[in-house]
Amino acid sequence: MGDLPATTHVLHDDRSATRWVEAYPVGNGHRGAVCAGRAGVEHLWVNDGTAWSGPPPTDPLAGARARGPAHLDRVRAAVAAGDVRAAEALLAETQTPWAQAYLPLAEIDVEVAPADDAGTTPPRVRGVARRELDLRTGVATHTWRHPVAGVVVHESWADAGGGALVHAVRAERPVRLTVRVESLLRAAAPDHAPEPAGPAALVRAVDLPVDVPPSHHPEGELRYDADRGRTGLVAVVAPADPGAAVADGALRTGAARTHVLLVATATTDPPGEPGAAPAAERLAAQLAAAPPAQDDADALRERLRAAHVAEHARVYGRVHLDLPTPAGAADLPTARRIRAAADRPDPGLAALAFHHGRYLLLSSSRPGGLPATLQGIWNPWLPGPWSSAYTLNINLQMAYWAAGTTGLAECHEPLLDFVRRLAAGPGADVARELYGAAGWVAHHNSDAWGHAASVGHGRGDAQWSAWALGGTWLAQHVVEHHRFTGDDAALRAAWPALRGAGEFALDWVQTAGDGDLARAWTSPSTSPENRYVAPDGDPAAVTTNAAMDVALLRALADGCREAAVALGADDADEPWLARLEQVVAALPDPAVGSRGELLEWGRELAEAEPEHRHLSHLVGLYPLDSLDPTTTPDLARAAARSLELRGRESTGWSLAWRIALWARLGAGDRAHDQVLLSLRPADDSDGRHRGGLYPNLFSAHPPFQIDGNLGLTAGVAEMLLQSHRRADGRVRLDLLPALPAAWPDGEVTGLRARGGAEVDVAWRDGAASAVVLRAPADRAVEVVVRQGAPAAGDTVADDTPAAVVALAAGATVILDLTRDLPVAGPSVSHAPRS
Ligand code: FUC
Repeated sequence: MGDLPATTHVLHDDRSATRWVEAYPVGNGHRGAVCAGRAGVEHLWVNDGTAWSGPPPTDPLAGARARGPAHLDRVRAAVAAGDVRAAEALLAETQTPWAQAYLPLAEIDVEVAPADDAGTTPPRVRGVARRELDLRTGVATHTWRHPVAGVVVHESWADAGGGALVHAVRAERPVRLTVRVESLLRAAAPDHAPEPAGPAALVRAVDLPVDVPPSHHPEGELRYDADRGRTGLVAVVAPADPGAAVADGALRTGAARTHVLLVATATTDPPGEPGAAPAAERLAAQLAAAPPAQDDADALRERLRAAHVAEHARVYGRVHLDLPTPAGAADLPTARRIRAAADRPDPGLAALAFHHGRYLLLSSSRPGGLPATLQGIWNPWLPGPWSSAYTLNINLQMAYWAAGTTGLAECHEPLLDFVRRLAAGPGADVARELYGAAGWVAHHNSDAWGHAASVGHGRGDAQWSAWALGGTWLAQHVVEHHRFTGDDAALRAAWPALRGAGEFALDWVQTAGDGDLARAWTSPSTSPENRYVAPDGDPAAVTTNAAMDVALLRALADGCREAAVALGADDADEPWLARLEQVVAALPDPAVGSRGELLEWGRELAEAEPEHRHLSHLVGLYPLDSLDPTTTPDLARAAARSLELRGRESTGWSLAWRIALWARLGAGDRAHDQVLLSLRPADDSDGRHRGGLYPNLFSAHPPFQIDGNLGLTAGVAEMLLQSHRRADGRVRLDLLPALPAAWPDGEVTGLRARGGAEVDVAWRDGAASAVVLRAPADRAVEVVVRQGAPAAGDTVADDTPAAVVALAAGATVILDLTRDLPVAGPSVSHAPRS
């Protein structure tokens, strides 16, 4: 840990959190807590990854007023006739109400009182001396002074081995703790609160609602159902304290200088885990990590902490980015540091945010758990923003963009499991019942149960509800995971999902002409969530052949072929694979509009909102690779033009996407401009869509959405290393492809390339000064190093010479930059100006 500096790995503050977005999060992909760092009474917001409303009705189209292929034919006929209003009305009939919500489970107060005070007088405290979140250890700490008990130190972590939340309190003189658990959810009947075996446990059982409408559906009502509803459980124990007792709804400890509390959480019949052990057993398993009487509290704390830190650091420590931090910047409380960076450049803040994004993903998404929600594993609201669920037209995907490039491949697994479940269950049911299609489908929203139908309760705008390519995009993650890990077993397990996505595509895409396809098109088609001006003068979304449809479907065909080759797929698969390739080739190619921009829809249409936050038509540039300055320079220029036309300003996740898009264009200064907008202080006072950072570094849409954080990490990685290009069958490593002038010196270690190579690169005065490569298997790669950053506003033409480097399994290759690599200065072409 010693070599990971606090300047770019620690958040800190000298005041308690008054708002949730000031508090520090810990999590292990199964449960999480957000710690306020309040002196006297610490406050923890507690979440369990399986605490979702539901279960949903068994009919995945429950609530839709129309279904079936004949209805789809009517929609298509309306689109073909140019009657977009009729198409919208017909589509609305197919909408289910909404997906279910990720719930806030509990809030815990831990009151500290000196031993002789028996906890009866309110604590007299002197404010917070310091609270911090150390990303390297995954431990949130706060330190304050009590006039009698002296210095008190609280530590919170979520056991990285998948166990309980741990809250340790140490004081200079003995203190007693009083622990209370509250919840926004309805208290369950007493017989729903099992008493786990072992030491005295404070158990709180809550009813999980069966249905939670999103906050933007005022007509909906939160509903509990005693028969169908599930139960959420929280158990708090002080395992090393024989004097701890539960009375009057509180856990009271004895007097000691060190206390260790374990907080176990579980829900009954958890989504995604049919056959899971009973919730009480799962609670007990988390608490069993600390057998009572084995240790005193100090030994217990040390043992649990050491095991947690070792496992957390094993994953977290794989990547480190070092960018210069101005003197004193890291000493400022992080919230002040964010404000100060507006006046004095602080590249180290970008490094801190980059690391923080990795921290949030590994805290929110671990093997065996569910995918990260819009707020990761944390949510204090009922309901959370957009139900704190899954949005599939950008947000869920973006949350996982950094998994491959920043060494968090195992964090991708919950998403891949989710894709497999969707494909095998609700996604297939909805494809069949709604469209008469094979394979599986997903639309705009989903939840832990795999909601696959479109939502909107018959009134949802087609701009978001009618998009049927959620599964097509998610399938891409199966392929990307394999590109980074080479994990054939994972690919084989996900092959049915990939094939199912291909089968759906074959049924979804419309074709004309047998044999030689004359034409293929998608209908109804939307470009999430943008709208054009329809002939009646009002905005509309439904059309044909949105650029995103074509990019996703072609990437799907490529991915299916790549997976089939990797797995040595059966001859039986060849007919559909070949047909899919033929069909997507017959879709219209991306085209350039009259302003030099990449067309968003199948033909040039006036945008209803020219600065719309979504960049759906640029998906081929990033995260896909069909638009590229090398292979499609004209389209890459058009993509740059589209980005300019959209403007610089947007929501947190949209800024993050632009970082990666500009990086793929080789425009480091443009990417950096978006980094700076992402790192300014969040301002959610006026309801504008303007990204930035809250005091705890959570990214603002506003409100907080984790995609802005995780997308920033992916975007910064893309500025430093790209590996989507291939040459002669070899992966090409583009080192420092979009280095901004603002980061003349720096170093990154442990970035991952497709094909599995690990890359360290250091640079001085804007030029690479050291490159180290490692690979898990023997392979040759092409290496390209850019020397010197292009001027702001330019995109790099790709004529930098490449070197072929042979890597041996497990060996470290230190490149001699003067001998091994032909290097070239930037060769720039001017991006069009508005
Ligand atoms: C999509 C976006 C919104 C928001 C929501 C969760 O609908 O258009 O900006 O991110 O998802």
